[in-house]
Amino acid sequence: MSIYRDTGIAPSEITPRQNFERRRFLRCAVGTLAAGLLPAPALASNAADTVALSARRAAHWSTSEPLTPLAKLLAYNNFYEFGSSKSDPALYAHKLPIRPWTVVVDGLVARPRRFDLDDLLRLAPLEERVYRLRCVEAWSMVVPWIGYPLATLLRAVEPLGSAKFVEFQSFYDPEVVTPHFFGFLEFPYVEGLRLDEALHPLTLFTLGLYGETLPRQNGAPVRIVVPWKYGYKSAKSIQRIRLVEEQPLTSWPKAEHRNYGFYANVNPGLSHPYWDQSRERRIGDIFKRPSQMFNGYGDAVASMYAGMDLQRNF
Ligand SMILES: Nc1nc2c(c(=O)[nH]1)N[C@H]1C(S)=C(S)[C@@H](COP(=O)(O)O)O[C@H]1N2
Ligand SMILES: [Mo]
Repeated sequence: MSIYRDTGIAPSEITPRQNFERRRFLRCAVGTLAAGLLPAPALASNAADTVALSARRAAHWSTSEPLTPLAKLLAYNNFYEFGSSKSDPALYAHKLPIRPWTVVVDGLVARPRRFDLDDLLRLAPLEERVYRLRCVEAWSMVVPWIGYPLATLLRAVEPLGSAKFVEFQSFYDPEVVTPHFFGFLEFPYVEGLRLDEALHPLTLFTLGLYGETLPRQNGAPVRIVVPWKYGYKSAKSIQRIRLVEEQPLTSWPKAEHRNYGFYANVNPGLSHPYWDQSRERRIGDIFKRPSQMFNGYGDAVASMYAGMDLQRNF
């Protein structure tokens, strides 16, 4: 049974149920073999909750590097609302109520609007984009995300001239996000981008990965992915997007402003007290590889930071 059953996703976007079930069976079988014939708990949050989404690959915006296997993306996550160890989100994100879901887009805009999931799925053609994403904790992955530019959503509400930043607020319900998991981060999780960063064509409003709607542990039903920045900028399970004049006080700098900046552009030249930023390990690899400035997206994004001191604005 699909929780997306009556969302009105166009039939052309849905793989026939049989094919989908077969793929799921194969994937589970492969996952089980890979785990040494033990059931893979990582699949629990995802089970029977996703629906196939078809999307044309946007070759221009995609890397051809090998993909991180889906089983790994489901089992190794940062989603602090559901725990602080990498295996917690797969075990606990099933508590996230993803239907019905609305995203309010308001603030300094001419046409504030509340979108439901159907509106969001229909707003623009879905694209598949294979992006590298690098976590500040020195691991990285390569994921076939599905979505469309965030710019499309923002233009639909007509930002006013006074809007300079975009603030993202993630899902928050104190009954679900339990104090046990709070640690030093405050919830709701808040992220933000400068308006030009939010409008950059690489910034993806993301509804799926690997040909399906987003698994809960990866931020269902909607998140953003900002591939030239450390993973914490890519907020999950977004419920509100607000256009504002002042730079928002976002969750990580609020918790530890010395170690986590607002910009969070991947920068191998800067040191971090906990993790070496000069190298990273692709999930599943044994050896580390050198990290790249702007995570390798410098040609597309460096001009947005021309003249800025990136040592100070980290
Ligand atoms: N709401 C919310 N979004 C979040 C986080 C979080 O804890 N809460 N963690 C961030 C961090 S630190 C990373 S590295 C990525 C991880 O995304 P993934 O689990 O899909 O790989 O999600 C980001 N988005
Ligand atoms: Mo991260």
